Amino acid sequence: MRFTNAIVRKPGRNLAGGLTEAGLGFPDYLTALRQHSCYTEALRGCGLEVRELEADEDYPDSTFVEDTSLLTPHCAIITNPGAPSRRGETVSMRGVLGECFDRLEEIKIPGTVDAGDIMMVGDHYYIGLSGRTNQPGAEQVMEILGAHGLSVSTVPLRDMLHLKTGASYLANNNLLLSGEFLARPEFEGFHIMRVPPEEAYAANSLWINGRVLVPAGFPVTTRMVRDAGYEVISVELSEFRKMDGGLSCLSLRW
Ligand code: CIR
Repeated sequence: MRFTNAIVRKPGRNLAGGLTEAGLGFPDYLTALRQHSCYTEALRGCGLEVRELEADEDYPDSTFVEDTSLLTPHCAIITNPGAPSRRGETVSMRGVLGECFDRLEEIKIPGTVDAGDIMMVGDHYYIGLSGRTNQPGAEQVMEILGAHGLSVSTVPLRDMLHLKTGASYLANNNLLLSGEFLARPEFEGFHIMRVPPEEAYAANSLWINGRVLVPAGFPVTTRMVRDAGYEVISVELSEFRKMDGGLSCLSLRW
């Protein structure tokens, strides 16, 4: 699989008004803008054509575009985010993705899905059942993907915000895992790369066309990914971390 495109959305001045339980203080807007621009350059450095959307000041969490849709080789699925304050983010995404995909599907109530809960491993999709993604939402994704010959399985979450908060597939059967996922039978067949608890934030890293973006400041994970043969691109994300945002949630890739 090769990614060619990505969508990002600049953080708004109201970034600090988003949802968070991190307890790391308020993000600094100008620093967040700088970090976002380095992130976007890192995606371009991996060969992606990146469409950069303007900030949406109505939705403080809208820079975390990953949660609003699931992009597959067959269709784009507009989600119905689990947090009520984020539901409206999908309206503008529908327009943007309508220009890029022939087929748009949609998750409808009572289903809720944050695509940060969906991890693609080839033709299989793992869906985390979390505080944001519910069973009816997962079933709708299953039905849509099943029609395209793609398979789905669910993983119940206990503590994590999203599945990809603690699990990142790096291709070649390599799976970065942290916390509650380390003991899950669903992931037994993978080559597991264990992220130590003090580096849990780095379990959300991003494979793109053979390179791996890893949050800056996590030397053990960075070394582990490098030792597995990947070129690592470090990206500073301190301001997004304050808002519970991981590395993958800042973009949509296809
Ligand atoms: C939220 O709580 O929805 C945002 N503050 C952070 C979303 C992070 N998204 C992700 O990890 N996929």
